[in-house]
Amino acid sequence: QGIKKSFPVTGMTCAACASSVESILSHTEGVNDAQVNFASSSVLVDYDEATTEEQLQNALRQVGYDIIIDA
Ligand code: 9UX
Repeated sequence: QGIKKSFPVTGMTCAACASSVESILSHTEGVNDAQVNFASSSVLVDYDEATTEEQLQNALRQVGYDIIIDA
């Protein structure tokens, strides 16, 4: 089944950052697809139930980006 959810992204300052964020998330375990909308600074992620939002966040934090996880 999987989860499809959109997160606000911080740290993207140019369009190439969008490609980086997509690449990083796509290579994160359990992620099936990641599509960034640079204009709205958000990313739509399709990922397995076993993968946590924190895992997605940690992958991005390692390279200077972040996603906002609602509490
Ligand atoms: Mo653009 Mo993003 O030069 O890390 S790729 S700022």
